[in-house]
Amino acid sequence: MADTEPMDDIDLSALSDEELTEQMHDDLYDGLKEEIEEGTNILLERGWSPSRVLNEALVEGMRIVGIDFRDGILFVPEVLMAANAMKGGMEILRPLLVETGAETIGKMVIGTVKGDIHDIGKNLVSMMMEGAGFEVFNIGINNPVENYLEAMEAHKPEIVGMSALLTTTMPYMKVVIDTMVEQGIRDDYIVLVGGAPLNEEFGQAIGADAYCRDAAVAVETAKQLVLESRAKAG
Ligand code: B1M
Repeated sequence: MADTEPMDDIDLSALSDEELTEQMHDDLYDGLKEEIEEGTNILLERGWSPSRVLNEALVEGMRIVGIDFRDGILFVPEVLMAANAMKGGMEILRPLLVETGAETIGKMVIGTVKGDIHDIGKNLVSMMMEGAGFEVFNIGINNPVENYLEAMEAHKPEIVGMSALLTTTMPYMKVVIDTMVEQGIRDDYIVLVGGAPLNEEFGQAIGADAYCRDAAVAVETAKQLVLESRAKAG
């Protein structure tokens, strides 16, 4: 994938949509932030929706990175560069994805759990939730249970979201939920969980209200559960 031969600068704007998205997958793989930002802008100028650019150019590129990371072809420093390039594209899309005239429809605290420093997916969920009209308090990565409790106390959200990308860190979500149960506050919140290694069964087993496969599902689930809980509360 990554070309080792020196090559002339490619004029991204001269490429067709299909060639450009493929080139962006390569550029993400090679951690080329400026090129990713340029490609993102070009696709937007061509009339692509922000979510199409996100999914077809950026998320798909990161999926390819993930495969070669898993197979030992790419290592942490290279994947960090890819993540950095992806964030460059996401920053351009952020204002477009969160652009909404909608009134605030609820509050959410979201963070990646203790031991886990993956934040791209969580940030994406955070952006899409903002775009849907939620006020989001993003507490970052590597959060012990105390951080979630403090944020709940400080922001009084309806929803608590947790992200985990590692099979070794996903059990920590249960620590947070169990602590909420011990403190008698579990039923005061809607708990949503997500991250690549999770599934529906896991979400149920740890006592979450729902597992969200991706950011769009997180938004839909959040809206629905907030409405249901308001209806219940009369
Ligand atoms: Co990591 N890493 N990584 N990594 N990394 C994975 C997760 C891995 C699957 C790669 C692989 O082997 N194929 C693997 C995990 C294996 C496992 O446990 N099953 C892995 C590993 C092993 C590791 C290290 C242990 C590697 C090492 O050090 N030897 C290490 C751990 C560090 C730690 O956390 N303690 C590590 C480190 C890193 C980097 C720092 C280099 C970098 C992170 C940079 C960053 O985030 N700032 C990194 C990256 C980038 C990845 C991959 C390649 C990409 C993750 C990503 O950003 N995806 C990843 C491979 C993969 O997932 N394909 C991998 C794009 C993102 C949009 O998708 O995060 O799934 P995702 O989020 C989605 C949904 O999951 C969902 O919505 C999002 C948007 O649709 N979602 C939620 C996520 N969170 C949600 C929360 C919600 C709702 C939905 O709340 C309501």
